[in-house]
Amino acid sequence: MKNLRNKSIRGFTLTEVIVFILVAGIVFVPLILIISNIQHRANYADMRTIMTNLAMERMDFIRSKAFDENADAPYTAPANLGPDGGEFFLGLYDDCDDFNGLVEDYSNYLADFPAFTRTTEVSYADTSNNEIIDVNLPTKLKRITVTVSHSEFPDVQVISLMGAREILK
Ligand SMILES: [Ca+2]
Ligand SMILES: [Ca+2]
Repeated sequence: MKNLRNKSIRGFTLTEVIVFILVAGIVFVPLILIISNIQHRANYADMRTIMTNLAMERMDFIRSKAFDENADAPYTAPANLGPDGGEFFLGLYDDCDDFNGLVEDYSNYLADFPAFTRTTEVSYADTSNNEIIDVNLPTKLKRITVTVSHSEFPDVQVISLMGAREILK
């Protein structure tokens, strides 16, 4: 009777504890890694959606503007792509290349999205060889590139071509 009582309250042996720790490690560590990986992918998907929306928002706004400061050729010299005289802030931009070199972050137009930086580049493009290349002379086509960056996720980039009114006739 005494022996039985002693047996029922005995603790775990060192071997049993070590075996338990080993089994727990084999089972739980991969499980935690899988859960954390799923969580990271969900965050990445959410983040990509936000970044794409931020890029598209800027692109849509730029595409609502004119092709160039000049209504017809000759268009702005490549070196002068950017805001024109008196266009000191975004509300005054009236053609697509005014946004060239625009960097937006928490300090200006992205105050509501402090983790992101949005950069816009506009250049003249040429597609005559069935490929889009940047050229350093005025053409009737501009390539607009909007890039949204975040310190922990890959950049999201949206590219669009905008044509002069004369090639759209
Ligand atoms: Ca302008
Ligand atoms: Ca301009």
